[in-house]
Amino acid sequence: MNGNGKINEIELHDYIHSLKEVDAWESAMLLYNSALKQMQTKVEILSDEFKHVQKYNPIEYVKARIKRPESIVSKLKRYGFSDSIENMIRHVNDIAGLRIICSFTSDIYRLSEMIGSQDDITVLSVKDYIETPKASGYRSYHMIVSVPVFLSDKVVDTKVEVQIRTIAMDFWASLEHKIQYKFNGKVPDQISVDLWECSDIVSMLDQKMLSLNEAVNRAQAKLSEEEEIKERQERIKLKAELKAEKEANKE
Ligand code: 0O2
Repeated sequence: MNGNGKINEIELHDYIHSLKEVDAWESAMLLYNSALKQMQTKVEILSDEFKHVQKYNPIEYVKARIKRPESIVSKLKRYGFSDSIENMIRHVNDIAGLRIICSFTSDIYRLSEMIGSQDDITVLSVKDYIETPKASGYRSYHMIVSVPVFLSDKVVDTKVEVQIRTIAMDFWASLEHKIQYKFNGKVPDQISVDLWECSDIVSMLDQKMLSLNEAVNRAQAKLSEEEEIKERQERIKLKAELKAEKEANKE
């Protein structure tokens, strides 16, 4: 706390800088874990609300992970930085990662807006690999956000990477990831070409499923409108019959 009794709001690298090296790793991991839990809870709340209020849940499932130390080190190496904790905090944005799998592409944009518009979340960057897929054919929507983690005497803004994609995009990405691993990153040309084709098929499938879902919604709306008209007509008919019966009884 500062002299005014107000809690300091600081960024993770400033906080870690003030710690001894031995404490720094564990403190950083505690913060990333806390930030990840918060984001997970936020998405769970959105999912529960969707189920409860809208009777439709765009979130199929959510996966959360903390990046393994060896992956952090290899990313730093790839970026040309030495493997210090400071470099990790500054340059590796996906140490805490949340992956949200949605039903349809339109759900991805709706969800990203809902997440981005929450008051305590700051969107630091967005990469729309749906609009512009990666050279590999990878499609997904990425957001780097920061959330405040409340410690006993300070608030530390901590980064989380949120990946949002459809089931089909996730299927492609997990297969491609396995292929990359099998060939140690040197995938034969023909397999890369085939993966590109599959990525296009995934995009077409997502578009087709979205149109199908829209057609189902329209048909359902039409059906319930027709049922409502039919019910109204039956009520009018019954009322008229009752009136006629009443008048006949009078005579
Ligand atoms: P892991 O094991 O998932 O943690 P840069 O590429 O330098 O712009 P960065 O951080 O790689 O920066 O960001 P980007 O492009 O947003 O990618 C981050 C993550 O997205 C990756 O994390 C993967 O999870 C996923 N990703 C990106 N490109 C591909 C791809 O071509 N195929 C698959 N299957 N996944 C991809 P990591 O650290 O690579 O791996």
